[in-house]
Amino acid sequence: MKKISIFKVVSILMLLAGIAGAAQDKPNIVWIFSDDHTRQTIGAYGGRLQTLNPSPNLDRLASEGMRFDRCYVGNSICAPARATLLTGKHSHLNGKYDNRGPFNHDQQQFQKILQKNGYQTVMVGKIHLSGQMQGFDYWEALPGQGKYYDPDFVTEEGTKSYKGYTTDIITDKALDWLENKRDDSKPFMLMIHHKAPHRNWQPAERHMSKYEDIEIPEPDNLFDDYATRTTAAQKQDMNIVNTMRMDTDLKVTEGGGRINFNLEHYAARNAFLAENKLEGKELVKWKYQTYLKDYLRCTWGVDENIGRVLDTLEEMDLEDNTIVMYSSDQGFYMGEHGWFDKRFMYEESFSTPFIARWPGKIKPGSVNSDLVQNIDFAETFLDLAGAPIPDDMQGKSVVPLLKGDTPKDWRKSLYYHYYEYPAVHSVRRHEGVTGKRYKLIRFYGMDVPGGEEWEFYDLEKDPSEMNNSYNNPENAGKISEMKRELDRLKEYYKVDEPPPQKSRG
Ligand SMILES: [Ca+2]
Repeated sequence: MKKISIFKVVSILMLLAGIAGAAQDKPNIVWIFSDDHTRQTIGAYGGRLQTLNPSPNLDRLASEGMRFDRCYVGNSICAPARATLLTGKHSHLNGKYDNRGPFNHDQQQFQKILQKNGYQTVMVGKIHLSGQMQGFDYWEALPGQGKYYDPDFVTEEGTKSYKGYTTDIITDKALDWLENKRDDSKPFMLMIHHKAPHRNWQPAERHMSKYEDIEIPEPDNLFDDYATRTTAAQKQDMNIVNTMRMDTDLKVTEGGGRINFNLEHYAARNAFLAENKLEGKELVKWKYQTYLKDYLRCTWGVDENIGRVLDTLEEMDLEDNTIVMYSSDQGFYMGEHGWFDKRFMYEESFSTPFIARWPGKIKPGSVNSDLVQNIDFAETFLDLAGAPIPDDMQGKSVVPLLKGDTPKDWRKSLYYHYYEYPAVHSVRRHEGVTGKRYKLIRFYGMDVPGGEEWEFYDLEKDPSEMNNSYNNPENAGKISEMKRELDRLKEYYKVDEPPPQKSRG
């Protein structure tokens, strides 16, 4: 009889135990994604709105997990951000440059790979990519932007209509799947995609009077004059003073138009304006207060529903083997530079929140400051699932970062490119590169000789990006270096000529 060493037996047993363990241990993934939810309005990120305690459940998630302080997007606008989320590719490779063009659903997407690797895949809410979704066992999507109340959902069986507040309904559907429809022999990827707090910021009825008697702190640059910035910053159409609409945005009756909300909720607002003939800076300040309160009421609804998800995971005893991640399609301006909306490569809209909790794997209350981008999400999901990662995805898995172990060769710079011009809000096309400290932006197709305008910022000295120091001779060396880095990134990410600028359709 052949002798088998005791070590060999032990190692075979360990191997078998490891295989069995791996099959059971595949983590579930709950991905909660909102629209235009900016870091300035999340308590865990600090900042001037922190004292309002605007996000207790997200703060809980951050205190039990990891907060990413330098997470950015590749193209700060709704549909392209979702295309990048699913494909792990920048816009020029997934073909979704702006909100208008079609999305090719036949291309590679992470959920198709997860599905092939034994995961149940579910998506409920805003995806902003028209057509039938692929790679999901179950999905229901808001058509386009969707509505805040009584929403329709596109499904594989056609359009369905529901009564109620959309943030609640999206969560209801997700939790109904989790509690009643899931196959509990398989791990799952559950994507809960909120419409809120996208413009025009309509809160749930139960939150209409939250923050009513509070004075919201203003940013220092609410009355920015763009003195040192290029014409791109000067000539945008996304400012509170001129662009923000009294009717649809601020829900004041004058002007009529596209009103789709219950005016009774806004009676006091109308009465106040009728009594106080505000103008100039006083009117801007009132608009700012009104805008922020409506926005924060919407994010309160999102946060409340995140609490429901966290509680349900705990009640179902799923908490330990489920990684919960929260992010948004991009950041937003809460009056900084006098703006609302997004699109620009400045910090408020270029950055996006990213918080992850994974009991036993992520150290509670940890903070990561590595440069992370939305091209990384798809690969992170695949890595968590132990699924193969296609070579043509352009990001990097952040799983090592979650475990507190950033690779030595982690990226030192990020590429950005915004394409939607001419279009609503008139933000000019631009691309750029950022490192942790310096940022270089190139606006192109501009009405100046040569067609280009550049901006350069030292984020340590000028975190609010008020002083474009591109023309300061002291920066010449640094700017040359950043230009070389921009060229290197464009080659690395295979950036093509952008599609021609078409007139607004
Ligand atoms: Ca958005």
